[in-house]
Amino acid sequence: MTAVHEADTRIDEGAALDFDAIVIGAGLSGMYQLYRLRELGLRVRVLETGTGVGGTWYWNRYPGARFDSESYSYGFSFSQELLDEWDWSEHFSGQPEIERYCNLVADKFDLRRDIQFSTRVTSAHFDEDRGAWAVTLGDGTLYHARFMVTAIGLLSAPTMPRFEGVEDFQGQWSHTGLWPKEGIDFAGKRVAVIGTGASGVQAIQEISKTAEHLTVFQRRPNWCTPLHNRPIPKEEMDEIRAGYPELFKLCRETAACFIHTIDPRGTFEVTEEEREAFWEDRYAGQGFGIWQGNFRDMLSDREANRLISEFVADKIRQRVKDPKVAEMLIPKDHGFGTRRVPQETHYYEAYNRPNVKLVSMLEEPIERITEAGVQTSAQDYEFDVIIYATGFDAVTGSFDRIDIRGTGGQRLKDKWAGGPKTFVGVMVDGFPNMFMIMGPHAALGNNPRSIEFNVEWIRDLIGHMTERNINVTDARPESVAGWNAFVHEKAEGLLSNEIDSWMTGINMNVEGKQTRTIVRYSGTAPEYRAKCDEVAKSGYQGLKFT
Ligand code: N01
Repeated sequence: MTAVHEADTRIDEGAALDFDAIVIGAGLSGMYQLYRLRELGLRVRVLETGTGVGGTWYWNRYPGARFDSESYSYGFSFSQELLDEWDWSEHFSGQPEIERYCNLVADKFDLRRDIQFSTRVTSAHFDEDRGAWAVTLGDGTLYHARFMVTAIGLLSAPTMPRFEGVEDFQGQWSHTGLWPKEGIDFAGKRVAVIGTGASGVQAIQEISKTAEHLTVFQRRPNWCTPLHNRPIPKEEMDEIRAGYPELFKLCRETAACFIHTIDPRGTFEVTEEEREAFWEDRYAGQGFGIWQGNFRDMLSDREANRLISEFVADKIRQRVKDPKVAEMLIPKDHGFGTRRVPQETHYYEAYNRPNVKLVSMLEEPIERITEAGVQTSAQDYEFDVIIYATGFDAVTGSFDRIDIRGTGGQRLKDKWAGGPKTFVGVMVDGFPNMFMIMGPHAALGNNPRSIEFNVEWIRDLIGHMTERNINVTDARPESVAGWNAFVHEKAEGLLSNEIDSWMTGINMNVEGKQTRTIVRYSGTAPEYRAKCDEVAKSGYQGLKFT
């Protein structure tokens, strides 16, 4: 298949458009895309709902919010000056420091002058006559731009449980992903946290320290493992900095861009003693080592997965004093690592505190929220504060919130009704000149590494077009079908795809998201990048240019 360059039919209304490119979102993706598109001399406008930059790290300011990738593997790698200037204070830095980092990036590269804050995009329709996107904002403003880049995150549409009475509650309440800037004071308060995913776990371990009493409402427990965070003294930071080239090279080589590498051995290729010693070492090590650096068959071989699950279950039993509570905290419906593993710091020990109570919603479901607190099937609880750590309408949810329509007026939401389909996670056929950063079916993991790759790929494609005076590109339907088949092939045999979680497109709080779908690319990042590079090298075969 060859790229078609029909330069004579191109639409050249550049001057009449408001911008060359609109980027939606000023998180890490949006900021970096702005930086790279400016290099092409484009007029770019970034539209951001918040009042500041940072995206995830702007909205998720709940107590305990922090990295679970090593800080130095997460920061941008593109600017040596930035790497030289910025010191991380902890191996897994907290939200306030990460937000400061995002602000430094915005200031250092003078990004703010092209970012329009407090602006929600409500719709984006492709105007076929102009070969441009018509983007409407919450206040009715309409902008036209040749290109539209979505940098809207894959976990950025918070979802509330569908309980009756949420609005009736007379105390203070918040979702972890929409945390008030002024913070919430828990001292002397009776607090409820609903939800025990990665956000809930981080919040619970912190709130338990200050609340007078904390009640945790858990539906299905998750397998959590120790983060082992620690400060980074100046000398260690200097060493880390000196090793940045090797560190980023390593991130380019690992399956999910973390510094942890999957062990090439199978679980049963070592003796029982070696296996136990290896797992002890991983459990004592920092971060995602035990998840991303475990035996290669941990997530595909049922028996291997059962054994590691037993290992982690025993750790929970050792750490939680009350055996009944320990059993409540051990997942019974999925094996270790098949859902996202929350990283914790004394999370399990929080349940040994006299001021913390665990309520299993499997035994005692919440029936409604009341003016005073929570009513379960067993009793009424009174609270001063309720925290909803109930997660996000993941991956496609942030797209569904915008009325996105492509050629012939087709809606993206309808197009993706049976599950998302994309070309390399970046483009969708029938949605010309729309590019997604961290879109469905792109490589995930330690996200900034993938963000940098996606952004540069998009910059190169737009550069390819502008150099040749091409105004419009679209993915060919057969390219999308091919990528979809590849993504599905890569998902085969993975235990995680048999489990309900946001990673399989499930959100019980959102209409129409109750059926498991392949929303993630589960091959390796190096393979993903190689495929994308091939597309670029071939002169973008797989795309139409008009
Ligand atoms: O959301 P979740 P999250 N009634 O969907 C429960 C990233 N992240 O915000 O499992 C009762 O994982 C739900 O219960 P169940 C990370 O990728 C990163 O915690 O559905 N309970 C679950 O316990 C993560 O995976 C960091 O039975 C309800 C919880 O709420 C992703 O964000 C930190 C309910 C939701 O868990 C999402 O994490 C935090 C209901 N109606 C997050 N609805 C870092 O460290 C939901 N729940 C970088």
